[in-house]
Amino acid sequence: MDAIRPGISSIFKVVIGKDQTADVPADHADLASRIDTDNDKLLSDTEVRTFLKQERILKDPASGARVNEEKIVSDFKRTLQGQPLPQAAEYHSYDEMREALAHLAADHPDRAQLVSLGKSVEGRDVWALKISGKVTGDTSHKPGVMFTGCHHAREWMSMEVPLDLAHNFVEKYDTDPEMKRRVDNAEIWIAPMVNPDGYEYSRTRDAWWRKNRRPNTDTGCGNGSNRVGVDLNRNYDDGKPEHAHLYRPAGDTPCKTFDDFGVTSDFPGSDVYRGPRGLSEPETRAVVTHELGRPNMRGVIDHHGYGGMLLRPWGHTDDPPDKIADYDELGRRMRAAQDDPYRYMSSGDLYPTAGTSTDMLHANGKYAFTIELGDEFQPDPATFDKMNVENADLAFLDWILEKYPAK
Ligand code: 0X9
Ligand code: ZN
Repeated sequence: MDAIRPGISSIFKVVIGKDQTADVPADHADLASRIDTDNDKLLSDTEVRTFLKQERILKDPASGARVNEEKIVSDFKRTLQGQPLPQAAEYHSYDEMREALAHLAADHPDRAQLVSLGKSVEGRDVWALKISGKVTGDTSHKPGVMFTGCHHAREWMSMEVPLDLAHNFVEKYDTDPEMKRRVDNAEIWIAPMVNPDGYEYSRTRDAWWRKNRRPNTDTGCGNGSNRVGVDLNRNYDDGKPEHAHLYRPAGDTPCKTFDDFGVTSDFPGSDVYRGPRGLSEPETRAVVTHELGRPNMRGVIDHHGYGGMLLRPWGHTDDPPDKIADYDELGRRMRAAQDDPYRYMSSGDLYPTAGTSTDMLHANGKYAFTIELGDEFQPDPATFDKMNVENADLAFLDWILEKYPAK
């Protein structure tokens, strides 16, 4: 066997401008070699873009997604040069997010309560803020609405938007009668970071990480894998036999990838790995237990990035769901509330998936949307228009309040 000569085999360069290249550090050689398809040790623009499309970091604009291709490519090239993304410092860390929620609860104990929904693989709490008038009393007579963020580690803005929404409910209560009405009449739950381990890994180690941080030593297939992570938005299930097809549609063979369903995989190294079994992950179990455990829970919006889309069920089929007229009305109202309206469409029309949160919720009678916000995973928080998304969230809540007035 040839000895590996340090520094020699790992010298890659990336094209960063006209006639300009930059070194790729040796610890990124594995990544660089996956991109360098012509094996010339120079990562051309075409090679980088092709790789980003394969990895679904660059989404396909033909699907209807908004894509800020230039910004995403230039951010990824920073990664290839071993540099952090400059905007990372502008995002809340896990600890800062918890602090922000804790402050809201401490400053307004009459209307906000910090609750842990459960623990992540690495032992972090999945925090939620419960917001309601007289929050410490029994609020189960009010319709429940849940807003989640950051199922996917790299979708940083999907955490900031629900966090900002929490601020707005709690802090505008005294000055904005509309916000007071919403908080008094609804039981609002906001969980900005469903995937805290993945988020911290993405924020500090690999900005493009998507899954949680489960070591896949148990694949449920009699073997182990040294690959890490389960895609939390492929791991949802409710344990009801009549809904088993939502986690694994008919015709998809467990432990085999040859007939994987849509954008969902049984390969532990895949970015869309569904896990060894439905609800194998503590993060999804925590969320489901909460969402399905409260009979008054009427609607849920999951925030994701990116694409500028309001996605309704189903995700596992392009057949329309029951209550399609209600979804169409919700989509119309959510768009009408936005200054820059997103595209309202079916999840399954975008691409089919199994094991998603919104399919599991819809099958259990909850109205469920996925909002794909913005045109990149990690926009600059200073310029991102959070209210454009929050206005859609508020329109959703208002419709739920009309349909299920507090008893
Ligand atoms: O793939 C996902 O989980 C969501 N997109 S993301 O880029 N944020 O990962 C979309 C889920 C919507 N459902 C389907 N397209 N079926
Ligand atoms: Zn996502």
